[in-house]
Amino acid sequence: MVASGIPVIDKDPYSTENLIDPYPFHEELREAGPVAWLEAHDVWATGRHEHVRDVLTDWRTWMSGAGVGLIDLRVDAWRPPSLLLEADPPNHTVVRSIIERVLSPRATKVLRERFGARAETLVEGLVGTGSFDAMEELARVFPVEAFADEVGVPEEGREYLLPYGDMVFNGQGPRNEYFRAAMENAAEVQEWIMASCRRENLAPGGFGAQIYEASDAEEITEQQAGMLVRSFLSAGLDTTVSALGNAVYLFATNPEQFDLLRTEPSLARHAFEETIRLETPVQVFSRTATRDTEIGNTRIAGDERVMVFFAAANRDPRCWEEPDRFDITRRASGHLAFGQGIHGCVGKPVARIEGEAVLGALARKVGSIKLEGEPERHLNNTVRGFESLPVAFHAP
Ligand code: Z7Z
Repeated sequence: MVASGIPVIDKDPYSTENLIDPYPFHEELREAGPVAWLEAHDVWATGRHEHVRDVLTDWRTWMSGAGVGLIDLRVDAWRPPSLLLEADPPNHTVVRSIIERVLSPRATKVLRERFGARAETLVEGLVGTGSFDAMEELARVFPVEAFADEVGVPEEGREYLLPYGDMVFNGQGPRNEYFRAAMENAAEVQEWIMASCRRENLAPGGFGAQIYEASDAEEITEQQAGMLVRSFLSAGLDTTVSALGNAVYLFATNPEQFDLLRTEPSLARHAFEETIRLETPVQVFSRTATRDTEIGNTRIAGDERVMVFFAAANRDPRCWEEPDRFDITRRASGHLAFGQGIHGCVGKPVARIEGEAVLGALARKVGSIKLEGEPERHLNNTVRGFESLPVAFHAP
């Protein structure tokens, strides 16, 4: 039961219609007030930038340990909970600091050159080849090759990586048709993932192997190390695939922005941030109240759950001028696509290098990007992206 005076929304954010076009719902949510009750799932939801940020930064009030999806992990977990994502201090702090060390900007600086060179080769091979699917030939290829190489996972079986991410991110939503479809092959996918996280299967020197060094130093157990390697494979692929595809789409449909990028390739970094602000790969996560609290002036009882819409906050007109416009020169810093606070994306130095590498290569090697057909969406409960994206890269 919701008290009177509290805004109630009857739209289901996980309906097919809404996954295809979530923006009318986001607007309704923001305009309803600081927080609204979602009847479809009996859960709170918040979408204004200010309140999304406040919830994310107050981990004492808003815990992750009950899961960060719609479903309470304490009741229904389809996989062993993540030690990183679905955990709270003090346990979270220990594992987070280990991953931070492995993925720090200092440690990942060397990737700039490696990813840059790979992106140029990949993009060069696509220029002047006529129509192709940018998801198939670019957005899915780059993370599955470049990022997975850095983690050090075996090449054989990498076709399981994206289906695993699809399970993880659908698993944050309700047990709907998208979840069930993603789970069809679950046993086989999980078996490969778990095997790939074992020490003996990881290439020496990679991110994965470095996590095991922390278990050698007895900071964590060997079993925990395996679970942290799993976090790389859960969070590091589908997210960047989505971002890269969304960037290609935005440049294809905003040619003047691509011209800008071509004239000034150093805008690549900005352009990546603006892409994930406007078309936020991870649209929503949840938190659970550890005590009675409030959002705005609305009381939320302890143990109640609130869906936190990063994607709605990233288009909040209270925060952004012309929020629906793709503008690579705007200051997109302050967007919440990487979250915020102690759970803010630990992989973002790597994601940014990937984004900058690919967008920089587009800027330097491609004259124009043309849509060659109707893009097809990849529908997932949490990640917004394309299944196919027919384009052509014309020579400068
Ligand atoms: O640790 C994990 O399994 C894990 C899974 C998903 C960690 C992080 C994420 C994730 C959360 C990725 C939010 C993107 C955005």
